[in-house]
Amino acid sequence: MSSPHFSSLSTHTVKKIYYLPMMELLYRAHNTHRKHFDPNKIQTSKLLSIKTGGCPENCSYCPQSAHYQTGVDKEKLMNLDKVISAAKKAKAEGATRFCMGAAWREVRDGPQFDRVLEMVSAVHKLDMEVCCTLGMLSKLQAQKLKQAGLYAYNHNIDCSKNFYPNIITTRSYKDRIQTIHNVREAGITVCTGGILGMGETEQDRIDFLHQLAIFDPQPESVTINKLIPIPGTPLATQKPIFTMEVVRVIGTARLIMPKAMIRLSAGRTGMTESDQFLCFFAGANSIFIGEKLLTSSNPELPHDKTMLKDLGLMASTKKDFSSMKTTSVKTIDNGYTEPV
Ligand code: SAM
Ligand code: DTB
Ligand code: SF4
Repeated sequence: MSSPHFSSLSTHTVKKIYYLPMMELLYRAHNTHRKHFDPNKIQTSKLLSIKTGGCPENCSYCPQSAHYQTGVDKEKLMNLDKVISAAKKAKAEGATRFCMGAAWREVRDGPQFDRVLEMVSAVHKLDMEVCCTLGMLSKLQAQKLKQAGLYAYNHNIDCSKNFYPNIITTRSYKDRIQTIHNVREAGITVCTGGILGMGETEQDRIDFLHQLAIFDPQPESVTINKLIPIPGTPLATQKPIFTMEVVRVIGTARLIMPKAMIRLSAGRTGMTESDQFLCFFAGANSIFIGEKLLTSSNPELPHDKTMLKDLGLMASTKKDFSSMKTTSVKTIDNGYTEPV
């Protein structure tokens, strides 16, 4: 089994992995997963919308876009105290990562960004992994966030480059990738991914996975969202996809990005315990906990606790990650050069 450098990964190879018979894909993905992670541990993270609604972007899936009437009330940037209380509560509930989201197109320098820097620094002091998702970011802004203690930045490519213009027209795919580079250069870990079920083809999913895998170094964290169809948005009536489609994407992601945390993010409401089990078996190892994501609903905490208990899964502690933090992925060791 050879271990080619990941940047040599071709879309053709991703396609071969993606279309493996499901038994084979899951067997290989789970084996790879076990090589890099404790399969019985799941990171529980918490989201908080620190600035809600009224976003100038036209992302077709988003309840917070000002272009659509979705019933989400616009709220100003939250106070620091409220954020600290929410982070403390999340920590008490077992979350080891706290992600603050703002419905901004991009970060603007000024008092609001200064307040975000204070939030980052305060959550960092609580000894949690601090993550932000604030829209586009310059190199200098990324450096300031890093200095404040930011651990990760979430900025999704959302889908394949080809499919992207069907979903968003107010900013380009290139813009998204540039921000991801700025984050990486500042020494912040990268969290990026996308949404399944927006009407994309399977080739789009393959191209999306390929784009994620050829980032050099690869993202430390990959978010896989299942579309939550929001009334009022252009994707409101999109037909839901099957869980096995999500599982196929996760299994492929695990094989081509063996060391990345794979976050099963939006869309768990409505997934059964068995559905989610298959996602975890294929390589997903993080969920967002609490009844709310940013603005949409998520399974209730007691429900998730029961699920984790039923599956014998433990919420990972901060200590579990200390050995993984500095790992940058240089090779793909899943044997994808085997005849398939
Ligand atoms: N404004 C920032 C940005 O776009 O990067 C941060 C917030 S945005 C809500 C974060 C991500 O949430 C999006 O990139 C998208 O992938 C995901 N998301 C938003 N609405 C969703 C929906 N209805 N269903 C699934 N995922 C969604
Ligand atoms: C991501 O990929 N999914 C999370 C996180 N990154 C910020 C957000 C999901 C948002 C779902 C819609 C909402 O709650 O508004
Ligand atoms: Fe929603 Fe972020 Fe798009 Fe704004 S930029 S519409 S908050 S996904």
